[in-house]
Amino acid sequence: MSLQAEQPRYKPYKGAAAGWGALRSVTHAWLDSKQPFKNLRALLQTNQHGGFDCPGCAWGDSPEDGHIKFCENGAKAVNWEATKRRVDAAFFARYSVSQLREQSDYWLEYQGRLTEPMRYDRASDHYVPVAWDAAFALIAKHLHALESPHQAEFYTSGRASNEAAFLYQLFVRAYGTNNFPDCSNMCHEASGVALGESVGVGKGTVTFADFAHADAIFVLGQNPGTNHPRMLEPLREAVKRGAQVVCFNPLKERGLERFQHPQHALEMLSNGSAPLNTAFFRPALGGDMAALRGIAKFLWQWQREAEASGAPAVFDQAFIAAHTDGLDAYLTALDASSWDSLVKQSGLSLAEIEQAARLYRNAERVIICWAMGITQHHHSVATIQEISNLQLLRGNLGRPGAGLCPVRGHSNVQGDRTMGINERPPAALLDALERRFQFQVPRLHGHNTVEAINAMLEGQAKVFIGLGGNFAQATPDSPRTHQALENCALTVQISTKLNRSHLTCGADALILPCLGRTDIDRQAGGPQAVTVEDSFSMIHASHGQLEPLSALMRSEPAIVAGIAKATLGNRPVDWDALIADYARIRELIADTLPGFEDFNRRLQHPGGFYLGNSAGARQWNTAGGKARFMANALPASLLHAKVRQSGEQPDLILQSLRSHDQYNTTIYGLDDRYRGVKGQRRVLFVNEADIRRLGYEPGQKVDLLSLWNDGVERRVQGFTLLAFDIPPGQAAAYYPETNPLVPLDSIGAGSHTPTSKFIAIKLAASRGDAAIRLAQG
Ligand SMILES: Nc1nc2c(c(=O)[nH]1)N[C@H]1C(S)=C(S)[C@@H](COP(=O)(O)OP(=O)(O)OC[C@H]3O[C@@H](n4cnc5c(=O)[nH]c(N)nc54)[C@H](O)[C@@H]3O)O[C@H]1N2
Ligand SMILES: Nc1nc2c(c(=O)[nH]1)N[C@H]1C(S)=C(S)[C@@H](COP(=O)(O)OP(=O)(O)OC[C@H]3O[C@@H](n4cnc5c(=O)[nH]c(N)nc54)[C@H](O)[C@@H]3O)O[C@H]1N2
Ligand SMILES: [Mo]
Repeated sequence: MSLQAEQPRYKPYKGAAAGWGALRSVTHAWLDSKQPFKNLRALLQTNQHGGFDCPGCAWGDSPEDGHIKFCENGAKAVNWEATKRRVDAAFFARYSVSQLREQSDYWLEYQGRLTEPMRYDRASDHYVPVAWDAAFALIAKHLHALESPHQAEFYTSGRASNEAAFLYQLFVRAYGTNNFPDCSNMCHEASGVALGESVGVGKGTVTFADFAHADAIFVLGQNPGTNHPRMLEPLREAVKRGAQVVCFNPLKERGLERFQHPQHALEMLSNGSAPLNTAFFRPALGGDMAALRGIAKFLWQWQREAEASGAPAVFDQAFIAAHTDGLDAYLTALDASSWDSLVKQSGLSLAEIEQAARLYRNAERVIICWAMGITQHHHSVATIQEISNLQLLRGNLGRPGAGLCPVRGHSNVQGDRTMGINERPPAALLDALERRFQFQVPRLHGHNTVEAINAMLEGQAKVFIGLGGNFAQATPDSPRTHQALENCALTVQISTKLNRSHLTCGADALILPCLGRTDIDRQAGGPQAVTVEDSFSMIHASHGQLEPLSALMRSEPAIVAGIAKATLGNRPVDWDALIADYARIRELIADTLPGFEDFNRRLQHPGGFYLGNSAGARQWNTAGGKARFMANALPASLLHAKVRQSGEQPDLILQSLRSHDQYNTTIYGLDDRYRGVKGQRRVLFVNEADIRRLGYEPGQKVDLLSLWNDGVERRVQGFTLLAFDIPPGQAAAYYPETNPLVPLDSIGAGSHTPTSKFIAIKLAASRGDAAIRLAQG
């Protein structure tokens, strides 16, 4: 992998997803890491009992299957973390913070692992070494200086282990606040909110085994070929045994079209690739709620016809009667939604909606999966409740081969929530903490990500601590977010790799280097394992395999404990004793959280244990004790009122998404193989007719401006127009380059998630040119 940007090229990709191309790409990454053999050993341990959990995505594996479980992008994630390159004191002596700011996000992370704690020295504009104890003391000093604990923000990214997350929330609540902005606020928050109201639990109801029993698997707003490659295997198996895979995605994502598995030698040799999808629908951005409602409306029509003719019912009436509330109001809403409005808003024809409805009805057991194409809209909560409504109509919940499957992103984002990383914690959690630890737990709701940014912008919050992640780049409205961090008295980043958040400093700033999943974590009681929870609520252990690069790195639990001890002393727990042996942390978890009884013993089971899911067991922890049909109104217009108030019409609606060579803000390379892009990231995928309609030529460079009513110019520069197979009126470009375009208050109703998949933009002749730095707004 060379750091010189290759000559930008665009050529449609002809190969299958995964398969040879994937292996070639992995081999390339190994050879580049300077320690291929060690990494090969590490990779073979990924997701095996006794190995480490893949730091890639949150997809789960079959607990029984003996297959080696890794994928191309998991391999990249392992390799990226297990580099030998180091960002140490000498590195920071060489580069000032201002110089580092000139570099791309790609360059910053490529420099290697952070190996020692550093403190920002404003006078010299350099980071300089600091002792761990001095760093902890500085944090304690700042936290004590605040007028109120609510003036501190404690961010979490979804790689933190259960042990780290549990200690973190315990420390922060003992300190006195629920200010827990986290990556989930930008990710599956809408799924949690929607499903909590609909079925009483904010997690997916299916397990890995269900995929083998489904007659149809609907995949909405998700690109598993890139972001959850291990999911392709059960999809492929499903197609092989005759089940339907039905995709809703405006982009014909390659992984969903064709697939060959890199571990099935025969198929690779014959270069055959079975078609994966059996139907592909291409809705308007944000059109899924209307499409789902259209499917439900067909089911309702057929149900009425069945009632009239005496044919078998379409609805699962026994299930509806025993388990649900609110059907009548929902049917009234279906009647009130005209076919015209459903067709117009969904972007699908009536015939397509009917075809999807037939596929749905013909399947006895249906799983619906979804990801960011569904969760990052203004009406995401309502859309996900429409998914749940549909499943309830036919009892597709809480039986084998059927259910709801929000496919999580970060490998432990679901576990972090389970551990209590939640700015709106349920009372039961707080009660349990209070009982077990005997201190008065704060009851006031805290800040989510967008609220935290606003609080820092307004000077209300003054200390920011990030347990992983890249807050400066992952969040919306980048110039404002950067200002927010810079307003702080102290910013602390607990990280494995250098990123822009380290260069967006408060008056004081610390970098605290931590161990990653792949690293051996040695404590007083010997090498420690941590635990994680996957998308199917399976809890399993993760053991690091590689010798850490530096003795000065510490584990996340140890860093959290260090901050806690410096701030609170030995209250409410003996922090050092917990760090000596993480089994003691798990005992505290077992004491406080439901489902974790006998945690340490159950962890011994190969493949881990299932936490359970109430809705999956047809128990409904909702207000009325039933699953609820939610009769939400369709949005009157997909365009936000504040866009309409701008007085301008958008040229295009933009979604921001991931390339094949990135992990969120971590950029592994400049290619996007399945979409045929090479050597560049500043591209705008647009329909050729739209390019010409707007008066441009394919290949030309443009600036993108987003529309909002606040008079602020939000602009990113120098994007090459790529004529692409994308529905008219839509555009797509990569995250995080486009984050400056997302207004801070363009958020989901009820979820507060930035609307990263629906940005109203105009194009303008480019002010900048090719010299514009990568990955900067
Ligand atoms: N290799 C790799 N793996 C990852 C990540 C990574 O960056 N790299 N990130 C991890 C994280 S944190 C997450 S949350 C997941 C993200 O996984 P995905 O949700 O797959 O990620 P995105 O790239 O944002 O893709 C969104 C998909 O939704 C489609 N889409 C956009 N808008 C709409 C819409 O309105 N309707 C419909 N039906 N489709 C739409 C897009 O065309 C695209 O295919 O992946 C996780 N895994
Ligand atoms: N426009 C737009 N914005 C988005 C999205 C989008 O689709 N479009 N997606 C959103 C989503 S789904 C998410 S989840 C967020 C992601 O937001 P974040 O989770 O904040 O961002 P990441 O890029 O995953 O964080 C990368 C950094 O994490 C650190 N890191 C890596 N591994 C570890 C570890 O094991 N421990 C610790 N302590 N640090 C580690 C490294 O320093 C690395 O630089 O972004 C959101 N932002
Ligand atoms: Mo995510």
